[in-house]
Amino acid sequence: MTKVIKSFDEYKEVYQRSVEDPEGFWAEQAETFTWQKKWDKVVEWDFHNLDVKWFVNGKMNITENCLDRHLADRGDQTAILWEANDPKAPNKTYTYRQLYEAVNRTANALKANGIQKGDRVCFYMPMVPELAIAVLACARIGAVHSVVFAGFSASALADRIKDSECKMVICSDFNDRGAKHIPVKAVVDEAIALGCDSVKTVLVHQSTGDPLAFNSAIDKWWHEEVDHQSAECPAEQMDAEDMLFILYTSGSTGKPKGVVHTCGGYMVYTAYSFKNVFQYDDGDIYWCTADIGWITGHSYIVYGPLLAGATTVMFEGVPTYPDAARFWQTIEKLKVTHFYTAPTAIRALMAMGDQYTEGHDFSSLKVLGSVGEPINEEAWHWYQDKIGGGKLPIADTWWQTETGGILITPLAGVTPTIPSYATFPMPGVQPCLVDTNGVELEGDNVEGMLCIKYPWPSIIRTTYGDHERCKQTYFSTFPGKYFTGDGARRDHDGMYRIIGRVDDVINVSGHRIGTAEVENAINQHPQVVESAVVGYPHDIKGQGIYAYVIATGVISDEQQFIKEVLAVVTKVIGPIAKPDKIQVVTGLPKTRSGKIMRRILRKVAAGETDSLGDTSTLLNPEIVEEIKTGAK
Ligand code: 7RM
Repeated sequence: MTKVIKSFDEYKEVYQRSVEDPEGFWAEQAETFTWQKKWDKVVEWDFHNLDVKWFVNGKMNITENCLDRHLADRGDQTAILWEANDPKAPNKTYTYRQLYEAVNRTANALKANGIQKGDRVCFYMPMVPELAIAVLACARIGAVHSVVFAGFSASALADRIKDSECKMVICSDFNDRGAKHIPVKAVVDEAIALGCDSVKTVLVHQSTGDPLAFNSAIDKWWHEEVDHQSAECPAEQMDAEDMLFILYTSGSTGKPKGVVHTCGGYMVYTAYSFKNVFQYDDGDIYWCTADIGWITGHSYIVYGPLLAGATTVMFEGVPTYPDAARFWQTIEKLKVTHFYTAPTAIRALMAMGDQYTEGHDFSSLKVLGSVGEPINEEAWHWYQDKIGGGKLPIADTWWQTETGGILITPLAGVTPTIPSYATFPMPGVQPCLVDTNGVELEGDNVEGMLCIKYPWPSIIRTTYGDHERCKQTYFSTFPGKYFTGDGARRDHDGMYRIIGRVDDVINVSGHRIGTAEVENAINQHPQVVESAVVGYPHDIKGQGIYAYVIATGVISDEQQFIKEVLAVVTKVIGPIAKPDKIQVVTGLPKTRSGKIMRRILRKVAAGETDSLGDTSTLLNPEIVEEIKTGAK
């Protein structure tokens, strides 16, 4: 392995080198992996026509690097340490050798069911070890995984299955999560009934064993397909630029996009960032509380840690079950050294009161991490004081589904931290701030839109089935640069503070939700004429969802109507997209060209009605009074 950065001076040196000689820098990182054939060229890129290739013509398989490579040195070390929803249930562990065997068996089962290199396999599965195992099994044989967070509705699942024409869906029978008993497979059945004709097989893992409807034409039991398979499955030779996975994410317009990541660059970047950000040492126990349904779980529960030969914790439950001490008890029980979670969880647990953190032994902890949304100063200090004993480093990691890995962050315990700052870019990452005209803002103490001006190995390659959309969304606003959609400040020391999205994406409890998506869902209610959705500051969730809705005719029972609208959103997207507030209005503020003035709606939602600015140029200025008066 290449050396991990161990001091701030070294960071500055390595950063400088990564800018002066990016190809040399990344070649050195890549050389530490097992390649079946070395690359011819480190990088070829064109942000104008969007064509990015890393480790050109290199051949490899990411699972050989996650598994085979570790067998000699750490075959008996725990790779996955699973904590069940029920705190009294025993932990399940997989050593690197056991994981290797489980992945190979599953890979053979996928092949036996007709899955070949390039085929897409959809996952709709809770946080059980078999999710990680089957994801790796796909990668082993070159199938493309598309994990859909198991909180999405059947209709959202069906959209994603159809968009990438998945040949197989892998799911669980049921899932116990918190106090809920969730019929997972039934949601898949409902999705398939919505016309997912590409699906030939639904592979069902028996997780709880409760009875369920089984359609022997396409349904197959995991244990019947997997258990008898051989524990050896040769790793498919993949080109560095072959697709590794698709992960759907929300944008400011239209349907969610299938973000595509490829094998070689994603491997190099997730391993490199994992080791340097978290400063993981042999014997450490690393726990990222995300769900594998999101990018954080892909990169920093599965791939990054396993590539680094780490012990990675997988948690099935929720932070508040059986009570709000669950995280803290689990840290103590598993002797967790690295704890990586989201600000929304910290704020929620902070609000429950200190009785839940008190009395727990946090002495195993060395590093804390934060991801998904800006962390406010109060939460940062609480996290450091109550969990980190007043001293542990907090890595506030900024990144996106599209970036594949962490781009701006402290290196834990190595580079300086300031509450609410993501601080410095990783070596190899070249951020910049631009004004609305795309002019780069030089120097410090500036604020603008965050772009990246040079590719890094795990940059998004395309959006599945629509390359043009990818180009438009990320590379056309500021030609020649990758545009993140975030606004940021750079302070007098060159440290970055992420402000938040500057587009119509809202970040609710660390989950990205497109306002257009929620509007489309609301509009499916037969009595809705038009709607406008905005985000507003929310103490726990970071942002809440505020929906303004115009209804047909007279709504006699507004409470009932709101209930129905919420039910429609749950059905179309899932409970995570349910508006926190719904205001029924008779009109929406529009410009003379008919565009909704979202700025006004955002202000009203935030309760800032004194600073609406000039509304006289609106097509319908009279509506502003009504909206202000009726604000929730
Ligand atoms: C990893 C992940 C991406 C969006 C991104 C930001 C926001 C993420 C931070 C953050 C401030 C952070 N991927 N974001 N991390 N904002 N500080 N440390 O969350 O694709 O789901 O979301 O999340 O707005 O653009 S994501």
